[in-house]
Amino acid sequence: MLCGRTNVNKFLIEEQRRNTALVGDFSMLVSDVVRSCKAIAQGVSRGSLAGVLGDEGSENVQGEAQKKLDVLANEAFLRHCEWGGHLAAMASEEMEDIYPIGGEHPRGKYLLVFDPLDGSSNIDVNLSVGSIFSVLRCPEDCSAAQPTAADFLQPGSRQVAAGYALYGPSTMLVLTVGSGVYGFTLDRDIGEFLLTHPHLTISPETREFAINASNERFWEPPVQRYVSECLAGKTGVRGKDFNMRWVASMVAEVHRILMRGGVFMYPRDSKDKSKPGRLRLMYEANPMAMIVEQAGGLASTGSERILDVRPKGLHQRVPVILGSRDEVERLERYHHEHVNGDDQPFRSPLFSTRTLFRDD
Ligand code: AFP
Repeated sequence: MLCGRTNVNKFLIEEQRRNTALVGDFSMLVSDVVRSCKAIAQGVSRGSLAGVLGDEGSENVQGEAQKKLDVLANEAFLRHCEWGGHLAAMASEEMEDIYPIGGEHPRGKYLLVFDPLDGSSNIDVNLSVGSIFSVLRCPEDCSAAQPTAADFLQPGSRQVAAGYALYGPSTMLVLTVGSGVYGFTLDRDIGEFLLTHPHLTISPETREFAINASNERFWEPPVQRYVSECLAGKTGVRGKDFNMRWVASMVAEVHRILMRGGVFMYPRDSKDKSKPGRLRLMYEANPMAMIVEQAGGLASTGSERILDVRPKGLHQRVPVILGSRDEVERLERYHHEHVNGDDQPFRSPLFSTRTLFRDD
């Protein structure tokens, strides 16, 4: 049948008709983002054949070594999204400052924040990576005057849209514009993202958790308590066994949770006291939190809703606990009990010497 499935452009236009808050050229802006992801998908899928693997030989603003594909993915977003007249400015994990639109390109009403290639430490070993993006409205004056970094510092609850592309066995785009979460799969024969997963929702219960266990000794006690109980399985207070996953690519972890439930944790840890966690608020935590909440899950720092965090800087980091509602609520309860000193039983010596890996 030639008409087939809805593609992402048709979906966006229909959403804009339904949602009067999506003013102006919103659907065309997201279409430009989608085109960026298609270009990145092409580069990722060709890997060594395109000579795009390996290090760029530079560092990003985070002091992290940049992969060649980090730089190319960042360029793809800038080139595809700067000319359409929908944006006042962009911000990226790969750029210290904002990227104002001006000069030859008309300025628009929206701001775009993105992590152009998330999980890039996986790219050279051919594991799943992704792109994460977030759309904010430009504050009243910023589309007229020169936008500043301060215009971006809006809580995640003000996002107009959020999404990610997952460059995995199949290339998928997952998107929310505030009315549920929708998944599209790239049909490379026609170069279109086709609607394959309407109304994605996260099951409130799960038996699967994701955390980088090598950091256990640095975690805060509530997280040590939670993971310790998961490991105790049906012999412990949870009365059921758990499974653990860690892909080291947030996009892949969140996608798995959307598809089959789970809880993802990159908590505050004591490894580097200057960093309250590894993940960045504006272009990792906030867009993923909007997606997870729109799918019926929860996203928390442990002590507050991620979408309520008031940003202080473009590259600010936050602790991230997100996924199945029942598990995130339990982790929040453990954080509250710890703050109130009500988790005494867990503070007993029995637990304090407990580690993930028995040394006997
Ligand atoms: P990279 O983009 O530098 O690979 O970092 C990916 C990430 O920000 C996120 O996608 C992962 O969940 C997390 O870092 C993995 O962190 P660890 O390497 O410490 O496990």
